[in-house]
Amino acid sequence: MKLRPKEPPSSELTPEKLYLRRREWLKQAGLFVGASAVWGGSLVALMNRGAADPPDVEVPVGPDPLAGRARAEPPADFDTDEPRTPFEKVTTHNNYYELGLRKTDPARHAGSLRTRPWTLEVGGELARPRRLDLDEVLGWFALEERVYRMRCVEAWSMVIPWLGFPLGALVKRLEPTSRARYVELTTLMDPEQLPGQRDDVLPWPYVEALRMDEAMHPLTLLAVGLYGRALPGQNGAPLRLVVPWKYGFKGVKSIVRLRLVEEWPRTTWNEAAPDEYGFYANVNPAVDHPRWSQASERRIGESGRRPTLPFIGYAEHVAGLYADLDLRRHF
Ligand SMILES: Nc1nc2c(c(=O)[nH]1)N[C@H]1C(S)=C(S)[C@@H](COP(=O)(O)O)O[C@H]1N2
Ligand SMILES: [Mo]
Repeated sequence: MKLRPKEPPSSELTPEKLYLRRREWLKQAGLFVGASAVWGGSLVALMNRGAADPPDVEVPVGPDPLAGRARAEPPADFDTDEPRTPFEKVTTHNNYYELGLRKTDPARHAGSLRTRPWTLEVGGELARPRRLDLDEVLGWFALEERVYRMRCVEAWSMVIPWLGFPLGALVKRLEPTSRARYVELTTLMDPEQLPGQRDDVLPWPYVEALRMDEAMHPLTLLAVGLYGRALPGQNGAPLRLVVPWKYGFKGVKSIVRLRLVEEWPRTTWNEAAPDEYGFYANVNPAVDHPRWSQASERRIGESGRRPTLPFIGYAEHVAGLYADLDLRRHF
């Protein structure tokens, strides 16, 4: 029998860990993988840091479903004056395994994703479980531009001007019950639109979750755009999570479901390889990935490496959330 942990696990819990079996598959996928875990008997290709800079991929720019939507000023103290990563890089160097495993695959294949109409199902511990049309939800909030650093667990980073609204504003509006302790967000499950879901590289659909206080933190954003217009498919259109102080894999894309839950929800990468991808996934230069250092990062578009800051520079805003935790164990 598989025991279901009640809380985010510490590194003391030894996960079942198996090693690379299907070398042929990996060669086909063009991935460098030093070791890999197995989920449900099938291969899990782990994220890797051997990613090259993207070659040229055309990003089509069509009509903008966000045109004319109300805008609001973001809180000034979240701002950064670090140079923004160019649009071409942000939209051609992606991780979206449902659209392919190489960095340029998502930009090439995003055309299969249909982002309107889009339904967001909200349920669990809230006043009125229901299905919402995304454009109705967008009518509730003015969109803010938030320029955030984003660091992938693979040790590269970008600076991205997102457009979105605080997740906390939506959660509040949905009237959580007193039992709500976590927010769980799920990606669209549709192999027609997301053909990567035909391969069981990960347990689909992709699920991520936050503790309620993390979800309510004003830095935590539901993004619907970047560089001033609607998200391209490869970046998680039409709705994706952005939690800037955490590794990028927490930022679940193309969200169709929000649930408020009492029990700790299982999340995709953590379930696939718990010793490599923690539930918290806070950016922490002091806790290395088992296969590479997290002490520094490569800013996409720049040469050389820069030291990685705790919480990638957002410590003053969020370190207090973890005052009671040993961040080496709860990574
Ligand atoms: N559904 C889904 N969401 C996902 C991923 C994915 O493969 N599938 N990759 C994650 C990872 S590892 C990162 S680093 C970010 C990348 O976001 P970007 O491509 O917009 O930069 O998306 C995250 N969200
Ligand atoms: Mo990532």
